[in-house]
Amino acid sequence: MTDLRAGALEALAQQTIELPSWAFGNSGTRFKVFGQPGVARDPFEKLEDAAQVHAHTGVAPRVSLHIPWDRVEDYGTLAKHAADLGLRLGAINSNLFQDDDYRLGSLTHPDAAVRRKAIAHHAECVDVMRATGSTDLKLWLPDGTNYAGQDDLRARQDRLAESLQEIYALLDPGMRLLVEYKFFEPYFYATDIPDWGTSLLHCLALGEQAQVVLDTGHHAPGTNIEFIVMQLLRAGRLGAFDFNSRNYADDDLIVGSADPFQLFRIMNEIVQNGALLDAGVNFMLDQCHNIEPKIPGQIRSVMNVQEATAKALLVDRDALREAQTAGDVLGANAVLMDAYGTDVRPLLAELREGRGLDADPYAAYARSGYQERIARERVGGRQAGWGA
Ligand code: PSV
Ligand code: MN
Ligand code: MN
Repeated sequence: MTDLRAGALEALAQQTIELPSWAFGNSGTRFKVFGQPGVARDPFEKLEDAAQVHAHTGVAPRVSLHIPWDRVEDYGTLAKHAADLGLRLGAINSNLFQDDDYRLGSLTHPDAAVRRKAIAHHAECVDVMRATGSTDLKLWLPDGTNYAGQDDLRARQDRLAESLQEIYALLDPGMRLLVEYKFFEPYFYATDIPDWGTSLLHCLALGEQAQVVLDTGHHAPGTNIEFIVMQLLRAGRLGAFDFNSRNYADDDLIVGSADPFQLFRIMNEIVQNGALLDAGVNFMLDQCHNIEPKIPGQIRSVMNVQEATAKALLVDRDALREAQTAGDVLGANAVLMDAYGTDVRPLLAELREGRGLDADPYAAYARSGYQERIARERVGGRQAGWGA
């Protein structure tokens, strides 16, 4: 147990979690956006808020951007602002879902001119990556159809493959194309990248620099997500997570809130397969805080990922293998459940205090006065993206 604990502390000290810029802007559902006092008004302020999360947790040094939501005149200045705050800019997310031209699709659109426009948007994103030092281009394809017969499903895949090839060709060495999948929404009959298999097939056709993004909210209820994690790791193609939590659909709630046990099972596969550190998996959050305060929402999210990771690191792998080999069904399950049942908060408190941080980042932020200051000083905070 002492060895496991020491090993866990060492791994936790190296773990990093990437924050989404859009978590710091006003957001809502399609019914209502609730504005919050002090919310970030531009990408620079979003970074300042993200820096608070990093300052109190010590493990969130990168921020993903969404283009055009975070479009600025000079990305070098934005990257410098990030560096001055002790941060780096992370994945650059493209946006294929907010343009009238994309009503019938973007990279799959029957009209080559629309496809060219969608590809050109990725060229802009790659330029942003060059200016910011980002290495991950993240693509979520919203394309799909609403009615059977609306379009030729196979022709759409062929057009998609060609478009993706053109985007892939834009990458510099060292850059990755991260391809996200989602089984439904905004179209409801057929989605053009609905699942990990379709995403993986396209990535395999593209080459080594293409990898799959697993957004935990993008599966049908009951899907065994940790199995997908294992399978993608086995294929060497798990590029990143978009972590969030869901009860019904793509709810984008705080990761680990609806089903902390699922998050533990996912992190268990990560640890079991040696993918926590240095395996190229970018652990990103993709969440919106519609009714709860945003900076504390992100702090809670980071803490939830840390707790699930700590528990996964405490699994006695030798005892587990022994029980599995012996066919001891309940024994093997008990090894996992013992780790899951461990209160890891003292371990994480030790980790934080060892770095000169408060044992409780959430309480430390509340005491800091930052929230009151931004509420006083910032007027007219913007929507996360839909208004950009
Ligand atoms: C789509 O639902 C998605 O998960 C993609 O990652 C988008 O870029 C993101 O949400 C926007 O919040
Ligand atoms: Mn996502
Ligand atoms: Mn989503």
